[in-house]
Amino acid sequence: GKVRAPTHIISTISDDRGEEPCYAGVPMSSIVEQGYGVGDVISLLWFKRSLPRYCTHFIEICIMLCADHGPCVSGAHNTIVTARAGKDLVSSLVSGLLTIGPRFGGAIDDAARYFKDAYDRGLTPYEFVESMKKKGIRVPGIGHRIKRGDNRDKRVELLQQFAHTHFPSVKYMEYAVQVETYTLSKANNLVLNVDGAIGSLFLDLLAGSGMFSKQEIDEIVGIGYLNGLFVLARSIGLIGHTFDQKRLKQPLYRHPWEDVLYTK
Ligand code: Q5B
Repeated sequence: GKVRAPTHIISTISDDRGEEPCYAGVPMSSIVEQGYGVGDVISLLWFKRSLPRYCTHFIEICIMLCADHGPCVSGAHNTIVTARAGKDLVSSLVSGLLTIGPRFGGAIDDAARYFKDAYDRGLTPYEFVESMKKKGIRVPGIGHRIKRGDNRDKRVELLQQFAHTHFPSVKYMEYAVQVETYTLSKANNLVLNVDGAIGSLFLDLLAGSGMFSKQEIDEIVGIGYLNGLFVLARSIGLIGHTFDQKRLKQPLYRHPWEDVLYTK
């Protein structure tokens, strides 16, 4: 019989060899005719399956809520400075994206990992937070530069409201809220932030939708899919900031001397 030559690449998410491209086996015409949205496309290309509408709607809400958070955050600042240095769209975009990490926007995966581990092991919020403190690790998904106990992040509230209405279970999110209650008793800036809300709620989506096995959930959390939501979302805003600076014909940025402490 036929012997297949060994290939250098294995790919399982998309295929453009037929009459029309397919995402996880679903042809482009079905995607358009059935009115799929970007949440469905993410489900097919990231999770390799169609997810129920409430899940794809949740993904779309995450993307919309994280698309931008003003010009002062790390990512937008870098993008603005780069665009003003005369660089092109891709350079300006990636310069902003490169700031996404454990402090800014890229704490979703770690929030999911730590909240899952603590909840599954039955740790009380006190035991969890204090064990993190002993290890010298900040609780991912907790804390914000401008949000406070008396000035909550509206995005977190909106995500929680959606999940309360549509998710079969919100046990991880409720645990994250208990952690927040404890951290807020320590300092007023230690709120559940947007990374923590998405991390804990995505655990609820994965565990409650019935669409993923325990092994698949562990793999998703282990590989770290969820920061992809922030990266994808914030790209929309960073592209907008690039166009904004170009449209405004902003000159090269130079930071003022007065705002630097020169010291030995
Ligand atoms: N402390 C976010 O810190 C921030 C603690 C903590 C225990 C914590 C910090 C943090 C974990 C990472 C995380 C996502 C760096 C944030 C985002 C997207 C964004 C951004 C935007 C957007 C803020 C003061 C005291 C110190 C610290 C203690 C702080 N956080 N202890 N666990 N998690 N969080 N990131 O204000 O005793 O004085 O030494 O790393 O989840 O990025 O809008 O801006 O959409 O763009 O700089 O929303 O919380 O506070 O460093 O002065 O700390 O609190 O140990 O204690 P700050 P610091 P002490 S959402």
